[in-house]
Amino acid sequence: MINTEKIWMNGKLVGHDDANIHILSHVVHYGSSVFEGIRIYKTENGPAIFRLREHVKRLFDSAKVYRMDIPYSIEEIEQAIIETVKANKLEQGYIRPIAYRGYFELGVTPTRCPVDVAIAAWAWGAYLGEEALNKGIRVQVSSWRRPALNTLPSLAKAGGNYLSSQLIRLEALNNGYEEGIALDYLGNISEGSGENLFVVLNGKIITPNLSSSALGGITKDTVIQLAKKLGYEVVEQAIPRELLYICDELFLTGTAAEVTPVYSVDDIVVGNGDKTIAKALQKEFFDLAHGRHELSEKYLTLSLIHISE
Ligand code: PPE
Repeated sequence: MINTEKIWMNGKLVGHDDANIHILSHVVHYGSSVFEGIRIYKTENGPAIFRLREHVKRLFDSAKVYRMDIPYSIEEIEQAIIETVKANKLEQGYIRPIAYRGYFELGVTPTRCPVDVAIAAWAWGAYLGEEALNKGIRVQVSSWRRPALNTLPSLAKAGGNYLSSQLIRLEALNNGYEEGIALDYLGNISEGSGENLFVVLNGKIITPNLSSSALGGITKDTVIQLAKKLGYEVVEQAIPRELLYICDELFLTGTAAEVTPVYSVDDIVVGNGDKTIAKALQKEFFDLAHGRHELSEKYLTLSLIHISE
């Protein structure tokens, strides 16, 4: 069970057991939701929400693609998120805002179903385990590709997209790996089931571009900024599969996964096992998230201070 007390539903905080929806809601049958994952980090000045504005903006962008009118403003959703974190007295954790087509009628056309919004928050540690952050994970290239361009839009973070993610993840776990890396419809690298991907080659950092059927990650954007600040060249371009086997370093980024190095791909050890650049970026990222970086002020929402008092 998810350990949380209060969940925000359509403007009200309700208890865990009361946060229910009807089985005939549109979202249950057709995957019609858009959602976000946002982290809360501990800082010296109390808990902080990481890049709140960018996550809420992406939620609204995802909704726009699916012609969903969220019946709140960006500012109202931000306030509701802060309220939910406060109500659950969280020092660190994860926030899951979701907008979905609710209950009215069934049939593919969703327009008469209401757009409902819920926000939950709970304590959550390392996604792939503490050891993963340190030693790196073993991944495989998935036999499942990401949806081709103009099929399911990858830049919209929609519930339905996560059927693709489940196929990738389940196959990887079933084969004894911790994560799967999917290719796009052309055979270039796309992303992990819930993470963006970076390769390091000859000191240069390379990541798939926006046409690679991957989500436009907020952690990815953060890491690109941090890498540039450290003086690295960062290139966004199509990446052929074999670069996974011949690069010097490989790492994954995501709200849940943070900055996770990859140890091996299809049992081939990445580079010579060196993780210098991945670890340096991981350190910068955690410094930023925990309020110890020059970008912290820009990217952390600290209006939760009273919790730790
Ligand atoms: N790609 C996918 C498919 C994805 O789901 C995520 C986030 C990312 C890339 C990285 O995006 P960002 O979080 O903005 O850096 N995956 C979320 C869901 C994970 C889950 O298991 O649920 C997350 O990390 O919160």
